[in-house]
Amino acid sequence: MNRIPLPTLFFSANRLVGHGVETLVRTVGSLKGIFCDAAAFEKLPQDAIAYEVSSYLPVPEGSIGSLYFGITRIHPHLAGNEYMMTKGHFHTKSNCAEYYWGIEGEGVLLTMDTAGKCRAELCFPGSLHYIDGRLAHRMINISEQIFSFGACWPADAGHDYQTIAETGFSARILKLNGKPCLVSLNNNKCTQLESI
Ligand code: PAN
Ligand code: ZN
Repeated sequence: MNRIPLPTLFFSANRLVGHGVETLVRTVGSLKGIFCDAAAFEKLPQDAIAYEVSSYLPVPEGSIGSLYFGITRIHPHLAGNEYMMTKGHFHTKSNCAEYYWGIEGEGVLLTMDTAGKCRAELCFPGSLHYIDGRLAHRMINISEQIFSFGACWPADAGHDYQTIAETGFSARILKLNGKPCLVSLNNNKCTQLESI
C-alpha cells in the first residue's frame, strides 16, 4: 500500500526547517549606519546575531506567480534607546505586496511610503499585516525576548535596500521612559505605542 508522503517543511522552535530551507544570519556589525546613535551602536557586540531569516525559496527569483516564505527572528538588543530592527526595504516591483504575521514576542511593523510618510502597527502572536507593495517595510523588536514573525511575498518582488540605505526611514521606534514610542525625525513628534 502506498503511504501518503510526510510534509517536508516544519516550524520548529519558531524556525522554518526542512528540505531546501536557507538561513541568512545578519550580525549586529552588518547593520552599521541604520541606527540613530552611532556611538551607542559601536558599543554593542558586533559579532552578536541581530536577526536570522530562514526562507523557503522554491523557484528562481523573479518567477511570476510564485511565492516565497520566510521566518525572521530578531534578537533583543538596544543601540542606545533604539530597538533592534531589520534593515528594511522597498520591493523593486511596487505591485508586489506581502503578508507579515506575528509568531513570538512583540514588535512593531514600520512602513513608509515614497513621500516619507511612516506608519506603525504593533505585531504580536496572531496579528496579521498586509503590506502594500508600494511601502517600505521594517520590523522592530520591542520586547526583551526574541521577536519572530512570518512573511510571504511574491518571488518576483525584488528587494531595494539601496533607497533605505541612502534615505533611511523618517520615523524610528525608540524606548523613551521605558516604553516604545514612534518618533518622527522630521518634527520630533513622539507617539506612544501601547504595549500589549
Ligand atoms: C522579509 C525580510 C526579512 C528581513 O522576508 O526580507 O524579514 O528583513 P530585511 O530584508 O529588511 O533585512 C521580507 O520582507 N521579504 O520581502
Ligand atoms: Zn519585503
